[in-house]
Formats: sequence, structure tokens, C-alpha cells
Amino acid sequence: MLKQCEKKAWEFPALPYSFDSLESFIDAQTMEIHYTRHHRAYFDKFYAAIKGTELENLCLLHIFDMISELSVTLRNNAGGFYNHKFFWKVIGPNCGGRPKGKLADAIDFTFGSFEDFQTLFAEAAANRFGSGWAWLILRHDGSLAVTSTPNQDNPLMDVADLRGYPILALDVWEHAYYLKYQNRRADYINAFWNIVNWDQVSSGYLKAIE
Ligand code: MN3
Repeated sequence: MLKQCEKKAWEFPALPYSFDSLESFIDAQTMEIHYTRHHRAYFDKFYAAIKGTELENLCLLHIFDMISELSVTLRNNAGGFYNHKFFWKVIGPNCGGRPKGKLADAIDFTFGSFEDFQTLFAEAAANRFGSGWAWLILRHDGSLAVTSTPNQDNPLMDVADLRGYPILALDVWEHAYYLKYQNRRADYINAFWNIVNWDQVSSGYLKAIE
């Protein structure tokens, strides 16, 4: 695993659906600000920090692997760039439900049931103090785990408490939910299950375990 290094061509990724397509779970204004301002700013600052340096020729996985040796600016913005890019892919309109196939089996095996996994993931998201992310990851030994990271850190970084390859993520920064949910993070976390794109998450899992 972790063989696939995303090769350069540093580009700000397109959002694969419209701002209003997650309405009733995430409002259009939040999506627009989140994508066009927050995500965009992380990308622009990340690119400004690597442009013209040897880092420009590396892949993100390589950069995350040595993030402790790099600047805080780079750590925050490389993380913000990657984490949002990943997050947009694992959510979407007309989604929700539950995983199928190998991922469903692995979740049952690791956590007991899908519902037990949801509880653990929701706790990780709710208990992350301040800003950060909740994650389902594939660890290097092939097992699944739930974890959370502060700020824009992620489990690919050499500074992460629990390292592994991201399978599912939830942004729990206030900018991700405050307009609609204000301080009710738990309601946002509950709504999240309606927009998880399990087909995409499963295909990421299958690629990661190859
Ligand atoms: Mn965010």
C-alpha cells in the first residue's frame, strides 16, 4: 500500500458536484465558501510555499512523510489542500446508506458492526477539541482504525499519533458547519452519514489494499 504517489501537476481540483447539491445536510453557502475560499487558500499557500523548491517535484505522500522537518506554513497548507481534496471525493449527493463488499466485511471484522463503527467515528469527530478531522484509515498492517487529527494534520503525516492511509474523512472545523448548525457539531456529524459516498470510499479501500 501507499505505492500510488499522486504525481505533481499541482492543480486545484474541481468540485465534483454543485454547491447546492448537498442541501438539507450541508447548505450551498457553506459549500461555496468552504471550497472557493478555504480550500482555495490552502492550495494557493501550499503552492506558493513549494514553488521553485525541490518539494515541487515530490508527491504529497512524500511531503507528508517528512512534514516534521518542514515549516508550519507548509504543514498547515499541504494538509488543508490534501484533506479537502479527499473530503470532497468521499461525500456527494444521493449517497449515504452503508458500505458493501470487502469494506463492509472489514468494518464488521474490526469494529463489530457498521453501527459500532459509526459510533466510534462520531465520537472521534465530536471529541476532537477545536479544529480538526475524523478519519477511518487503513493501517500499514492492513487493519482499519478510527482516529482524529488536529488542525489540518492528517494520518499520512509523520507527526500523526496513528498513521495510515485515509479511507474516509470528516472535516470538523467550524467553517464546515457553523452557518447551518452553529455550535451543534453533533447534528452535523449525524447529517454526514447521509452524504457519504460509499462507492467511492469502497473503491479507495480496494485500491489501498491491492
Ligand atoms: Mn475545511
